[in-house]
Amino acid sequence: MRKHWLQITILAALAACLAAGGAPGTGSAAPVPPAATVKGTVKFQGTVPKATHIDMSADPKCAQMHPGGATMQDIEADAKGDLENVIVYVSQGLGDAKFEPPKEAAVIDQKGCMYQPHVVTVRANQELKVVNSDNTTHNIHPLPYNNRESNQSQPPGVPFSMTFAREEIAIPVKCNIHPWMHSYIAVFKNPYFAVTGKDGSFEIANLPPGTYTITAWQEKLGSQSQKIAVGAGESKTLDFSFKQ
Ligand SMILES: [Cu+2]
Repeated sequence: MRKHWLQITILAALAACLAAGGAPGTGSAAPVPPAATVKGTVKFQGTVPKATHIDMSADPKCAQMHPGGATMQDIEADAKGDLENVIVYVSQGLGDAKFEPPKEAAVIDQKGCMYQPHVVTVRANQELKVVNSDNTTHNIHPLPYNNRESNQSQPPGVPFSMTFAREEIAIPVKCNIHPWMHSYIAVFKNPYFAVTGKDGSFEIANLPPGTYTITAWQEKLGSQSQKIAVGAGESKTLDFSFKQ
């Protein structure tokens, strides 16, 4: 009888170990629960402010590329209030999970004397390739508080790379040559983030089931957070609304 109970105890312990994914590094193929998705939209509430005109006359090479003029990208929303370039990310709930950065580089381009994209996302220690597609010299100057500052001139057609070691949402970037040039580099330690498109929508996919704090960050309008619980295979909607 005693032996029988011992066998049950060992079997139960083995089952618990398998359910928990086995010992790390053993390569045991524990079943992965179906991933969850959080998606939604970010809106600007109220009358969308008129975009500020940029005067590029200080560099004729820049001005030539914008015969119709150019505008600031600090608040980009359409007539329906769909807010673009908002970073939506998991700010809490992942515990101590560690994630390897992707091998391929993220890219920020200087094109038409503007940064493209205006908000770029990168993982900690992922290569960020800096491209200058213009026929004029730029200077890329990130101003981080949690990463190393750099300040580098860039003649046309000579790409270089930079990396950021720590999470920081988000690092302001300026060009010391063209004072209107501003962008943001958001550095993440996990892959669960998105940037809203022109329609103000975002989707964070492949989330392990769990309870998370989701934060939406906009460069001028600040940040907002909401809690959400998602089960295995579940897709939930989360909307954000910003006002000035
Ligand atoms: Cu520049």
